[in-house]
Amino acid sequence: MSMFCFQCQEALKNTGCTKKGVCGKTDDVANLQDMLVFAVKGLSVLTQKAQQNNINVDGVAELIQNALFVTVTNVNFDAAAVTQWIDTVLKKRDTVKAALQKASIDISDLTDESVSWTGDSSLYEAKGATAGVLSQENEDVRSLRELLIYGVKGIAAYASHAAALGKTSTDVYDFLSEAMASTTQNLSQDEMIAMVLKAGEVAVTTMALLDEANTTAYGNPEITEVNLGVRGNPGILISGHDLKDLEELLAQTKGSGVDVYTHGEMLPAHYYPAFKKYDNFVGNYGGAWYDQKADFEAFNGPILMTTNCLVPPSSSYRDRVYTTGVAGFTGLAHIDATNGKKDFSVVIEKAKTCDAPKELETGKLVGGFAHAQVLALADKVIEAVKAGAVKKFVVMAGCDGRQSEREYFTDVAKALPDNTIILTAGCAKFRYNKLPLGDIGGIPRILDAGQCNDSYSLAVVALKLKEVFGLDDINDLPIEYDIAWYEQKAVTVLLGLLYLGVKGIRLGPTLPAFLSPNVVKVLVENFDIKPTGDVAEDVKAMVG
Ligand code: FSO
Ligand code: SF4
Repeated sequence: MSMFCFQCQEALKNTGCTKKGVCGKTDDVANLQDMLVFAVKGLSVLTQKAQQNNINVDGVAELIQNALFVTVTNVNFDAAAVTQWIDTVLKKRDTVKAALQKASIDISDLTDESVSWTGDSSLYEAKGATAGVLSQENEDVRSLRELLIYGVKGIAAYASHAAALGKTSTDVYDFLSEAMASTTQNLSQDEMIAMVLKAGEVAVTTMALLDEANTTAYGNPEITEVNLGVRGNPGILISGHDLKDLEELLAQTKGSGVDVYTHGEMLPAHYYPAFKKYDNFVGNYGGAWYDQKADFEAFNGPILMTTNCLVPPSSSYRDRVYTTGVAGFTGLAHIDATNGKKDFSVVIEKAKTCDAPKELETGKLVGGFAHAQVLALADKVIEAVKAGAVKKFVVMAGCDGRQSEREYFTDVAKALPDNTIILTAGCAKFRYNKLPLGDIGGIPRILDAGQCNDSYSLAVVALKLKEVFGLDDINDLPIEYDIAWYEQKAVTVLLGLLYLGVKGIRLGPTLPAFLSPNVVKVLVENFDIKPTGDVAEDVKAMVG
């Protein structure tokens, strides 16, 4: 075995990737990412000690946030970049240690190896291989610690997007180091479960923060028809989740004769009023992230990858792929910010040398049903529920993925009766968002709130409906949850839903490999979580 990773839904045989990731992550990068997480733990332990002693060390929380984001599935495949992140984290760890020592604070109780380990970069990979997931032998402790770490990785990703737009939260930042430090401590099972549930609470706070950041910067998403066809100009395809990158790209391409299209999780950017003023912001191109090989090839022009989900690029288009922010892949051009600004001129000049995109489809998609838009339609929605025209809402948020089993979600969408409405967010929608499911009295049967973080919007809508219908329990609402997961942000969203008290969630296409049988038992007993199963049976159970 040269690596071990089981953090995403595509973990080999739903057990773990041991030679190379199904995602394309090589064993050296996997071990370096484990080393990075190990280094973050050491930094977190010392940061907690510094906080307890009122010693302030600048920039720690941002660093933990971004370092964890680097290790999320399909974000960074570049060994050199991950090595640099480890260097930076270890350096910061030693700065915090020095500050504690200078203040004569006793740190002899901080015995975890992550606090004291030293070695140069030639040793990182080997250390990562022994410090990773399997270093914890008790499978329940390992399961609860990894569940927490994956939830925190997703929180870090969302916090990073909010921070890019100037919104940060001390509560969120403090939790990053608290949670990571806790994974080095000998906690009881109940204490570990409490920490996982706290991650759910912080997940909601972070998604709310990001929602505030996005809507303050770009307005409230509104009902929008998104064009699926192409024009004759050369174009740039932007993917990932970072709206700030999109804003900068649109500003820089304005008037250049180069069009901008979205791919995958960037689709919901079209719903924001602020981006509508750009005439060259043409539409969405292609399908979900895993379709990118075919889509990027056909696009003809450059692709800007701002976050996950990046797939190792084929040689036919790799000279056209650019990464930015925490995303990275060995050999691809990377664009960093200088003085807080990114210069995308190299991407724009590349586009000018390329053919226009090949048309894959035509038509339009309707979306933009984030909380403000849905609440603006609240009267209509409530009337439809009271009149029986809408019997159930089915939340089908989350992620898409490569596995054919995910056709389950398409089949569920097709099998749901005409009096149901699908509430979606995240790239899971690509399994059914082009189906002709019609509307109920003018309300479309698929309401897309936005990116995976906009699952927050679905929670806001649920809480509003609970209030309007005068219910005591969120589970008394006519809402079912049939969630698709892939990477760690979906774990974060799931923990957020559990924190809000949602019970009976169906999760698929498989339950996470990192949940031990005993941890699954805890989740079933407390939250009635169940795996997705047979389409007809699940639909019957959800809508009768
Ligand atoms: Fe999807 Fe990828 Fe948004 Fe994820 S594109 S899978 S949960 O990164 O973040 O929904
Ligand atoms: Fe395997 Fe997923 Fe880990 Fe990639 S992220 S190595 S596919 S478990």
